[in-house]
Amino acid sequence: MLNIIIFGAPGSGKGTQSENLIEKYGLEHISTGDVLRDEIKQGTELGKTAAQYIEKGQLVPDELIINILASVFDSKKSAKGVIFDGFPRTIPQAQALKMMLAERDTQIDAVIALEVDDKELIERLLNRGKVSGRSDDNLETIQNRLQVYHSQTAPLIEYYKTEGLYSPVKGTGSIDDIFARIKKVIATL
Ligand code: B4P
Repeated sequence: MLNIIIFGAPGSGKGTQSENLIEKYGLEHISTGDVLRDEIKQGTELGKTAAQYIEKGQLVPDELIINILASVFDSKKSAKGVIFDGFPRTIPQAQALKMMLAERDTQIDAVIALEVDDKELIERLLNRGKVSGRSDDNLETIQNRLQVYHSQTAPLIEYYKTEGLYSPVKGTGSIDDIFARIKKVIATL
């Protein structure tokens, strides 16, 4: 199995590059953002709770995400592997992921981190907001999401460096150029 985490700030292109990875390597895709948006659409209890956090640009509590992790993984896992997109976003989530995979005799092979500065992230998300209809793609919420990223998610950079899994990739330029950089990283695995 090839299990990859695609890591980066909101708007860094995780969803965009995940689509390329799925097509090229035939991997399954787990986007916790998509899972939560789906729960919101279906009006489930989890969705109702998640919406309160997402609208403010906050992270949904670890407990809720960790509780659904194993069932989402088991429903998606394939022989080829899985892309984790937007997950983990905190150290407890990373620890839970490691344990869940170990219980299934597998592991993360690489953390591909898309590096983009905040100014460009804000521009991209404001642009997406014009067409996405997403409740979190407005300036105030975007600024909160970036703050949350720097305080709660960025510590994962050191965590995955220590695990020897961290592979930074320049996340600016054309989508194809960025994907070419990602393929180079995967070729070394
Ligand atoms: P996510 O759905 O993960 O969304 P994201 O981080 O905003 O987007 P992504 O990085 O995928 O950006 P994209 O490719 O679309 O999370 C949403 C919310 O859900 C979170 O804020 C949180 O509340 C909650 N949540 C999710 N997972 C959680 C977890 N594990 N724990 C707790 N809470 C969780 O790209 C953005 C835009 O840029 C697009 O419009 C795209 O077209 C454009 N773009 C991409 N690449 C570009 C390029 N090279 N040049 C120019 N534009 C580009």
